[in-house]
Amino acid sequence: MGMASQYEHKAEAYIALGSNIGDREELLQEAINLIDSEPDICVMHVSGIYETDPVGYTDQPPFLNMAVAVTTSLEPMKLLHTLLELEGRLGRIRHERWGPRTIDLDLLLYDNVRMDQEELTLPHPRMMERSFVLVPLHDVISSSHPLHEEVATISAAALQGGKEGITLWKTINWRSASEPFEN
Ligand code: GSY
Repeated sequence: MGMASQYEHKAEAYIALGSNIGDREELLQEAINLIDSEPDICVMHVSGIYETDPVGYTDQPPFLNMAVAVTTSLEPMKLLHTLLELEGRLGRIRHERWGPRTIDLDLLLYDNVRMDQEELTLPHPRMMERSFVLVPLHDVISSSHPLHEEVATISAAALQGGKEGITLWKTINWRSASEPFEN
């Protein structure tokens, strides 16, 4: 680590993950590993993995959805571009040629940043209507950053939207390298 980066400001960001094609669980795990392998992104907390009924276009297989909390020295737009690049890499692992997307990585929140650009709107403009985002997000945001401006709103929305069509699939362990070990 360079001397400059050691003292760089680290932002906290939340990312939603979803998969409904291929080995969904393996793809989520691989996505988290790839995100954490990025030199400027550190995965701090992971939510449970939820199996969720498809919303919107409903004639498609059920999703596995989850959320992760990361710290990053990347600016929001650079973080978005990194996530899009990782989506591409994961798509290609399972599909030699062009094919349906195997994984969705959505940037939900970045500190308390509010922005509205063509490429990126923060907070994510549709997250408050999506229980498949709010329920896992609530898992990670309440433990990782209880004072985040959006926490109370998300908790309320997650409870109000209900958990219909959303089942806890499994919990996975994640120990961030930058967190102390606990006994
Ligand atoms: O970006 C969202 C992709 N998506 C999902 C999803 O991730 N989960 C569920 N349950 N339904 C969805 N519909 C769409 S589009």
